Amino acid sequence: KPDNVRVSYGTAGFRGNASGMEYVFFRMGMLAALRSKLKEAAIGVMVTASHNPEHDNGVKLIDPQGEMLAQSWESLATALANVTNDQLIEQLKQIIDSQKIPLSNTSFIKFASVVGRANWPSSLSLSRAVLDGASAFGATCHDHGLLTTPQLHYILACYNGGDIKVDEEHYYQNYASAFKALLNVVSLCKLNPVTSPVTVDCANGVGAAKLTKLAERIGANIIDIVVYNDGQSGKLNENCGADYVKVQQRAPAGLNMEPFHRYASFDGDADRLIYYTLDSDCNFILLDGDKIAALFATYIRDNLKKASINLRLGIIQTAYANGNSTNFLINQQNIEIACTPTGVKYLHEKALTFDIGVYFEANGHGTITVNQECKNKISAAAFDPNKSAEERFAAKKLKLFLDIINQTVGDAMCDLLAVEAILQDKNWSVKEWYRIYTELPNRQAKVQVADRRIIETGDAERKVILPSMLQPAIDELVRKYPSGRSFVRPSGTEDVVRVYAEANTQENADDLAQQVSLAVY
Ligand code: NG1
Ligand code: ZN
Repeated sequence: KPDNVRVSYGTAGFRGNASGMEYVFFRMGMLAALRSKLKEAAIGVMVTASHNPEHDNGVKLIDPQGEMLAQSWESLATALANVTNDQLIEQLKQIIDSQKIPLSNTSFIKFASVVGRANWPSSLSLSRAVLDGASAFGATCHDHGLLTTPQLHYILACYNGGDIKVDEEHYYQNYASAFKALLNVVSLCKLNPVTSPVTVDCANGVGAAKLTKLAERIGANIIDIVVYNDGQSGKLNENCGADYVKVQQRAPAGLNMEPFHRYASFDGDADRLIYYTLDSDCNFILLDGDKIAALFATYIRDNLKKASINLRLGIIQTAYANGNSTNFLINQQNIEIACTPTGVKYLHEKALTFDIGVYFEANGHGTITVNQECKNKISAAAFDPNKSAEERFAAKKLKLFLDIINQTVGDAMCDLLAVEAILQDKNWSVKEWYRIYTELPNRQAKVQVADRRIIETGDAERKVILPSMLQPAIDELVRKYPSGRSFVRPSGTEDVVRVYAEANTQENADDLAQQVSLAVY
């Protein structure tokens, strides 16, 4: 471990420039083994830097049911990663004592990476570091090679649920058949099922090969997926991918767009999805996580209603959700909304407090949670002889729709299938979808400051608490712009302060973001 370097287990595990990070990966292998002994279940270790550039890398642990590492263990991870080599054994002893870890238990690690180890040398040594760390505690490691992040979450949850043979193929079979089952039902009532192609920018990441496999299992006669940015020539996340498209509000470099064609982008590890298109005047139209959440939630709500099933449905957003998406859901659709700080672990936790929780970050990371009891209720309604045929049909569609969702974590591939299925069912083109509400123009910016941690926020990151003069300054700027809203927060994954602004026009949103950036600076 180099001296004077501090790392912390942030929103998405540890992340940083790949060179010199072996010690972090080694220690996370050890921590995963200890956690596995404690939980008496397999633990996942994923090597990914998500939407970050190719020279970055990251590692995160996955808990037994495919959920993010428990928050109480994030601080243990940070402490373990930061001690000197001399203090390492002592720190491990402390963790073992404080968590009462039965060392004699066996441990099992499921491991995968999003980067090809053959053609990227640092990835190979980082992977070895994890495996070495895990075997220092005698853990048995199953190396799954290349997977998307959500695939590892899925495999881990199935494995710990008793399906010990689960593998990547199982993932494709499961979701391909769920999608086909829903489409079968949906197209029964149509004379001419429409299948127009969807072009998917895979950010030159692992998603390209995996999506190709999934599409093959479904069949080209049922879904027409054109893979773009498959990694053959371009670099990972460079001028492409969900983060680039969302933040730049433009198409990936080199993509020739046609009006009203459906385009989608994944990020590098395929846990984010956004859609976009051009309108008839060739204006770029983004359908981000907020629009996907609105599509999912209204579809679920409509079918619950048609099936006369009474369940509590909620949408969970962060401060980045477009103001008009929030207005649309609350005022026009009457759907309950909750807001949490950035980071899917917060959204996921909140989603679980509803019978059915739909959560999405505006950047396209999101999924749906539904507890087993509610799922059973929906399944039972599909066959309930006391219900009308129409009610049973709606319940059946809802059950099949929920089967397409990877409940463990946001999954770009599953979310793509879910969007495509709803559009088919509704007979909607992308045009009807983006018109459900019009987004307020918005802008994201980053400001580099000496120490971003001096900014403290409250109210789900919508207000700055410290330094105390900053929030009044932001309020004053916001007042100058119609429909203005702005907030700032320290990033959990980059050494920057993020600024968000929205207003009635793009010019005003840009202006407000710039003024607030200056106030932060
Ligand atoms: P930070 O760097 O804390 O803003 C970013 C995303 C999060 C989340 C994490 C993990 C934005 C504004 N922030 O976090 O939503 O996805 O990365 O990858 O998109
Ligand atoms: Zn990601």
